[in-house]
Amino acid sequence: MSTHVTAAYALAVLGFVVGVALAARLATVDDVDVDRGKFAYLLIIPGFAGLSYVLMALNVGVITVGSETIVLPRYVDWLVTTPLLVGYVGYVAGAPRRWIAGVMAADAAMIVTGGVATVTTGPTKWAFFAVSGTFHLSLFYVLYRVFPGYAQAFAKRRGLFKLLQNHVGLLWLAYPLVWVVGAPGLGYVSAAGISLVVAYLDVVAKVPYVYFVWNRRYAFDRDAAEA
Ligand code: RET
Repeated sequence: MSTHVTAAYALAVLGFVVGVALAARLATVDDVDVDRGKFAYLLIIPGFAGLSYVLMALNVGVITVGSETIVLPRYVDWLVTTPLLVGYVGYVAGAPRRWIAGVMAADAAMIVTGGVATVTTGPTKWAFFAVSGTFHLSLFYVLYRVFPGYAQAFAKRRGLFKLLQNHVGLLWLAYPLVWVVGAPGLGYVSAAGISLVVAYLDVVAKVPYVYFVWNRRYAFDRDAAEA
């Protein structure tokens, strides 16, 4: 692995440390009357990513399947943390448990089938890409068609909801695009180049997300639960 990539991964680890510190502060801050456990979940997001980036910086877990390569810590990180990122948007919207569980399951299915697309070749690869992409589209449906209906009832949370909805909705579009131009897809961009872009995307997907919740934590004040 090139030293540039190692350096970028180390920088990403620093970014996630900031995210963990912010999430830890959020879980212990007492200037807002909330169910603190709901904030504590956010610690897992930068925490798990930080650990996977440590492994990636050490070049641990790069698996070759036939002619294809997959960075396992990245996919395990995505499998654990992306359902949390998208599920939490539903929690902010005040959506019922079954929709939150459903969107988290669809997200996990997107990552698993995307992982299969990464390690297979030929038509199988593109079939799994299409399946993963369909799960990705189902996330948009829930984010933009289902959750807003619930968010209406929580006046103070609506601002945070919209912010997280668009952060997830827009930024995540970059992932399948990067996959297509990179080594797992058409191979137009070098593996090192893709690694840099994905490290950047991962930090931006997670650390500002925690910051947004931190910044708008008053939205969760108990009396905010009223319309
Ligand atoms: C893959 C390839 C197959 C098609 C699709 C993909 C989508 C991946 C996404 C990943 C999001 C990751 C995040 C990480 C944060 O650290 C698996 C690349 C649709 C949306 C937000």
